[in-house]
Amino acid sequence: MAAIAAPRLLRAVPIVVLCSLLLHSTQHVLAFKEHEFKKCAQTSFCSRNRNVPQGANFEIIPASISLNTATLTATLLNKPYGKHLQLTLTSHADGFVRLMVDESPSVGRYQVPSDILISGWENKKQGFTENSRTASSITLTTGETKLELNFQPFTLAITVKGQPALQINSRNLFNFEHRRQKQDSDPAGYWEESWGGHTDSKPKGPEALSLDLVFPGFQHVYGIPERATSLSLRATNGAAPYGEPYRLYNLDVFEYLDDHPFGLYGSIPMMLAHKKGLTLGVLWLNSAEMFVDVVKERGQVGSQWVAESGIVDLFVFTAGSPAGVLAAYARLAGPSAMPQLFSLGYHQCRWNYKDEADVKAVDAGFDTHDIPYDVLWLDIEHTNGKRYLTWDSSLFPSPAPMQLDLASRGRRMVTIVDPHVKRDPGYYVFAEAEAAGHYVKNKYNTDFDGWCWPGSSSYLDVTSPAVRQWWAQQFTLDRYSGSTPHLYIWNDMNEPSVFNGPEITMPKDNLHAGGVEHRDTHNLYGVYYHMATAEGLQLRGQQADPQDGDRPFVLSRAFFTGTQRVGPIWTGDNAAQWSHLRVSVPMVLSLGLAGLPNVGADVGGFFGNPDAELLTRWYQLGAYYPFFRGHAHLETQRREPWLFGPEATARIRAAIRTRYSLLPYIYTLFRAANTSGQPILRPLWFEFPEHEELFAVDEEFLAGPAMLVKPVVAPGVGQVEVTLPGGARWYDAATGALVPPAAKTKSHRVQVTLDAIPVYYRGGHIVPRRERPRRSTAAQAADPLTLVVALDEQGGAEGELYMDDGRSFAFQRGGYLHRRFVFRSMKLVSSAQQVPAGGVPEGTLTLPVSIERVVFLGLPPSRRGYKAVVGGSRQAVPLEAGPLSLVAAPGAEAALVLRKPDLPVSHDWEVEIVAV
Ligand code: NBV
Repeated sequence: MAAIAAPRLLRAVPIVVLCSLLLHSTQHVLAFKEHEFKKCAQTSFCSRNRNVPQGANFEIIPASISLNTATLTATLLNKPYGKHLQLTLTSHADGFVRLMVDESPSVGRYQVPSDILISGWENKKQGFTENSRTASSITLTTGETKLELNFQPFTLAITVKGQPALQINSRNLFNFEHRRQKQDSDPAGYWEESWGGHTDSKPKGPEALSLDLVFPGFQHVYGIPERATSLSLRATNGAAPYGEPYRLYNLDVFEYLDDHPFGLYGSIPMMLAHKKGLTLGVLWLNSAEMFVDVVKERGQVGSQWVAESGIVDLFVFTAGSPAGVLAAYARLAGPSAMPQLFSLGYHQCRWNYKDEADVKAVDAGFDTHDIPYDVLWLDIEHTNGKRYLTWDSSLFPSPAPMQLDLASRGRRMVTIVDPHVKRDPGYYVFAEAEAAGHYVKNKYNTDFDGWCWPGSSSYLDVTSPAVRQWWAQQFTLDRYSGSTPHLYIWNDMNEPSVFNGPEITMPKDNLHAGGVEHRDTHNLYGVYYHMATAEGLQLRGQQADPQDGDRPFVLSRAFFTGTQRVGPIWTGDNAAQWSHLRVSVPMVLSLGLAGLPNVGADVGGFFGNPDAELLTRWYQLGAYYPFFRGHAHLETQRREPWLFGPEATARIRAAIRTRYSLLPYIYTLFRAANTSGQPILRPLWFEFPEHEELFAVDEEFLAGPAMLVKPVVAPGVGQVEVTLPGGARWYDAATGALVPPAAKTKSHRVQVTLDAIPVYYRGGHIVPRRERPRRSTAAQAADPLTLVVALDEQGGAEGELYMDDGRSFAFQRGGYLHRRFVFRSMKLVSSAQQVPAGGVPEGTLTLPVSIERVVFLGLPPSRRGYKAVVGGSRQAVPLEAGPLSLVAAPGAEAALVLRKPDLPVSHDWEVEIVAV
């Protein structure tokens, strides 16, 4: 059976043949074209360095060492070449140390620009104490971190809180290829490299780097997204395809597989290592192509990182705990942007909603079927010939009224804007950018011309701040014709995807501002394009409301460190297959561990056609993705939630309503991501870091600290095995029933129907919800809340609620409220959440929202029941049995409910629970 046509096929195959190919594409077979992408052995820099011990050649010159408070500098000698490198080790108060190795600055090797990180962190240093110095080593401490730098050969061993944490170059795999003059004896691949009909001119010659990082005593490492593979990274010296290192090179990978080390659309060179008692993070800030080998031997993990160019700029996060490592990462790279509330609702997308009538019908379909949603998306066919920021006027003659109509029901629209610009002098975007010299250049220093959807295309050089500023201006209401304040943006293809380029991307010898080669900066293209677009929406918002503005919403496909500050990403072109549903979980979790929490996968699967069961299961899982969007390929059958019969519609409706009911909790989690970098979805070990048996679990996860979700990832399943971490209490979120507590982690066989997936509340936590079914987040704005109080073994629970206007930047000036709820000694108390050091204190925002129900799970049995005494009032209200939730199907209810206490969210209050 034919696979859906690849982009290149689209150009080469006559239309009639193409149509018949597409007609037969319903039984979709994935065709990842592995041969179109390079492997390590086909890549000169990787094969030169992979597993080639060279590190013994590198020695510290003892007399060169200089220690100045928080900075140690030394000269590193590459003996066979007699070349000197500068090594700098710094210690930072924010929970990390930094190791840099570079040639003399006059060589001008590429360094990732400082705006990929946030500003100010460099000034917060924490001094080193010198513990000892001999002819062969120096030992330093900073806080609870100890560093031992050995001179011959160069190695660095780091200990955190008394535990061995990291060894650099203990396997002698370190290497640094200094810049050199071309020599006749240079092997092939040094100064030119050909592959797949493309020749890379490599004007700077070989300049690769290899880092050797061993995590002593650790058996699990995580992160380095993006790829479709397990959460705990497998060794790469195994059987195919895991005989290949993990690759970090942003690429448009057509029809990617669900279990493969191959790198996809985005890269974050951040790895977490975790063992009992210690979590460590490492970030190699380098935007060139990178390969990472993971080797598991002698009961520990070793890794080798090889980058094509740039410098060694390694950050080691030493806070010790998973939450501490991500908080420190956020203090360096910035926390996750606070999203608009609407963007946490459900998004309906398809390539393509055909015309205005189609938009109207789909929008009405949601209301007819009583399914909430917030955003309707338009893919590339809405444009005039793939000229982004324009409309196909025959299909979309009145784009602004169309958006206003959606907005009248509280909904938004998103249009796609890709980075390739059609080379058409009559297209204003192209003409202006060309005249201003805003495009990426080819190796001959003329505008690069690549092939993409519109045909011949130019690519904005978004590595230049001036170009980004120009691009941002294109999104103001007067520039983007047919746009309204209710329109937001989707950036696709920003790896960048170039259909006729090497590996479907840009040639590495292309040139950016300042003569920087694309090779050095490739993995930054996506984040800079995303950033510039988001700045555009921010500018538009400031024009409308100079004081508070409008938070941008821009979805991106490509990403790097820093993307978390800009907006969400999604996992690209997955497929309507159970295995893709399954792998979306470790993919989303890995991204969260790499500091990028706002992510989701296409619900339903992009390629192919899901049946009702797969689609239903995907909505049930997707309701917990931080970013929740249904999307489908152009040639798939229509799959709006009501097209699969009344039973499937009811189940999908229930799943989406579950999402909306959890938005107060999810929004509060986003605030934790925004202040301290915490992930929204978390692997079980993140919350139970001492439970070794959980370190490799990646089919289930925690949504925040308080809810455990077990997706159903296979068809026809009547029961599933749910792993519940030991030592905690778990309550079935559908019935409120307490799972018999166990001191040790246990696998429970749980019956499932098609109606829902197993979800549990964790004892000790309070979850705020909004239960009234509505058509969108806007319609929920004044709705009262329910608090679910799930008790731990000691009969206590705690939780938070963060609220603000859901849209503007007023929260940065204190326009928010953040409550802390504590239930202890049978008293539920609401007080203001403490503001973290350096945070903006809560202002006086009062919201006319109250708490209409408090649901208690796990109150000890009381023969005559309980009553509640609210605040100063003397009146006692009896607690009633259930229902636990107003949206879920009623079942055997094990909850005791305080109805209508009418507690204002903006104020302090207390409620006492008394046995009758
Ligand atoms: O713009 C069309 C698609 C889009 O629907 C999808 O979500 C992107 O990941 N786009 C890729 C280009 C074509 C894919 C075959």
